[in-house]
Amino acid sequence: MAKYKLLILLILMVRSFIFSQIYVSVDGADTNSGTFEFPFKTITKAVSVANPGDTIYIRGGVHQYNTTITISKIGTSFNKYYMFAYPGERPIIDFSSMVTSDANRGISLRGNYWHIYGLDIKGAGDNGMHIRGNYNIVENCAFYENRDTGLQLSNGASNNQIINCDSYHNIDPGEGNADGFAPKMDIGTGNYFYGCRAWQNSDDGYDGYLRGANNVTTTYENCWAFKNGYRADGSISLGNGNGFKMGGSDDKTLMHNVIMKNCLAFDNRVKGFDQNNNKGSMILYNCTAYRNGQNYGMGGIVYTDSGKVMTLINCAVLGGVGSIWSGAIQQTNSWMPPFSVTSADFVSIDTAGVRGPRNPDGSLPELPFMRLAYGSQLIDAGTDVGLPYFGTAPDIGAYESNYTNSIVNDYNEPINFKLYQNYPNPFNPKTTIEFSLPENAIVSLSVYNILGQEVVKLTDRELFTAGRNEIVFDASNLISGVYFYRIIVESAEKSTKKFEQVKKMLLIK
Ligand SMILES: [Ca+2]
Ligand SMILES: [Ca+2]
Ligand SMILES: [Ca+2]
Repeated sequence: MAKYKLLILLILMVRSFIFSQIYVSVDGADTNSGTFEFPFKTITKAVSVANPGDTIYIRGGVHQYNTTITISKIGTSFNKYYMFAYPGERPIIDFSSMVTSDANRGISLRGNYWHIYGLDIKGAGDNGMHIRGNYNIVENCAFYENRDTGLQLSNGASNNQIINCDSYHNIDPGEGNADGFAPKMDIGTGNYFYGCRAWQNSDDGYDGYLRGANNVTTTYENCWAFKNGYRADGSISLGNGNGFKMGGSDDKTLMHNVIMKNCLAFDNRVKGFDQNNNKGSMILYNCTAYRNGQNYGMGGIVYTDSGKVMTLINCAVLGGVGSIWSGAIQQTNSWMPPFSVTSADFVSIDTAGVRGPRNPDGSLPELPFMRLAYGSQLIDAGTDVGLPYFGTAPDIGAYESNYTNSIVNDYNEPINFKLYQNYPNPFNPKTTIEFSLPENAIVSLSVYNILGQEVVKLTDRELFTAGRNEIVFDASNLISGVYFYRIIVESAEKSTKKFEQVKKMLLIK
């Protein structure tokens, strides 16, 4: 093990000698050497001198271009090319002075194994970025005000990962082409979207329409689509206005296989989840739709290939479900018996903050919107599809809650493991939480806010003796609201879980 660590350390040290850092700054010059002190002016120059394993750092500020930046160099899985925003800075690559034309993409990524991180790409005469290469990672980038789709993948682009990116306010002159993200036309297979947001694009949020490709697979996980089919000013656009358009083709025979996990579509003008005469498999796990023109537009399909399936499991809707093909495999969706969903099943149906800043690590903002309320019928009511879950079973919808409806998770022990209701309750600022144990045991007791975030560890795997125990909780530092407290008891000898219980309490200041 020590030898292995030493080897890694040596590799890292050698890398820092043999791989270069190349800098680009708005006040640099391409006659410079590209160092931190003497940066280049253009990304094109930096790319021209980069070798596999090198990192191009782009400094903050507005970088203006009126021609396409083409990136064609080919890295490898071990020696990638890196193009990163300089840490702590946010470069804006601004193509607004380009003429509107299909030829005027902003960045054309034709190479393989590039990792691009932290750029704003705006105003291009066509796509903000177009990817035709493979095995690239585009992370924490934003595409906006481009005059066609913000980020398009086609011309065989395969196995690319689009992570934590935003695409919004993209609009073409006819308004019927500009999507947020489009793995479409002659797209390759194995592309993956995670943690992305698409809003107010003139056509669709995400579009997988095929022309010149068939039987390819695209995966979307933890992605949001909202308000597509509206312009930046909120007026209705001339485009299609769907959230996730999974496929479709001119003759309605082509197959785009789509896997969607934990995706959220709301307030799109037409359909939230749209199959669009796609003939590929469409598998939706734990997706949520709300207040779209039609929430699920998955009806009216007949597969021409019997090997293909439409599957919806653990999906949720607030409002009418829309239309789903009668041959679809459906399990534990919120529109099926015994569920009867109302807004009370959710912590909030207020969309405030959905366009807000991301977390420092680039992940989506954590909002109460469409999270399940404590006590919702949809908690622990889903089917295990292999996604992680809390409690006795997966929840239904895009968010797994940190609480459980199984009031006592008694792991075959006598009933005298017990977590009592806190007193006083409501409280300010102190309250007492009691629990009883039939034997000496290791106890963890934590307090969670309504978003399920742990706010206090009252005790963390400490040994308590058999009998009745109490812990005083002082909430002086917390704001008013509903909190949950959860006990996890493990056996003193084997550290196996014996008991778990959650209770609610109310802090009123
Ligand atoms: Ca165009
Ligand atoms: Ca479209
Ligand atoms: Ca659960």
